[in-house]
Amino acid sequence: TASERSFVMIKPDGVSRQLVGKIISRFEERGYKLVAVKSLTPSEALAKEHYSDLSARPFYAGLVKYITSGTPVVAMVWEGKDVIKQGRRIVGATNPQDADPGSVRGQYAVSVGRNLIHASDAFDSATKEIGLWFAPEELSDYEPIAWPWVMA
Ligand code: YYY
Ligand code: MG
Repeated sequence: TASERSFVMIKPDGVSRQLVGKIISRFEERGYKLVAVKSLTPSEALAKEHYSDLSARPFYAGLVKYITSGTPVVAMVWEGKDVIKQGRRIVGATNPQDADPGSVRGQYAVSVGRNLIHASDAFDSATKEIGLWFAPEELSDYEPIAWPWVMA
């Protein structure tokens, strides 16, 4: 895909462990464009809707509790060439025990229940998640200075 957008969220453990800058740097340095970013403590309703596909899973309640713990998350939208698939590679496998050691989860996490970060897994989920977490006017349209060199 030429240029697409992905929803990426640093979860409360990533914020508490002060890994925000390191995680953002991976996306920035790869050449992706930061379209939106904010820090917030999600409501239970927002967390439940975000993970609604997993509502039947045994870990769902614990997952919602973790995301809404009171320590904020950092919600972001990143844009660029194939950013949905590449963002998933930057993040690494769901279970950090299976994650490539060069990925965020593989470098910084050991537990599936505290795996630091979320990234959209497909175009449809990215569209849903961006709409859920951000109002249209919160999404910026601009061209980073190096964009033509990154995107050719
Ligand atoms: O997209 P990703 O975050 O990699 O995994 P999902 O299958 O969408 O699950 C969302 C979230 O749920 C995962 O990041 C951790 C948690 N989870 C869990 O606690 N235990 C599992 N067995 C599977 C997922
Ligand atoms: Mg997922």
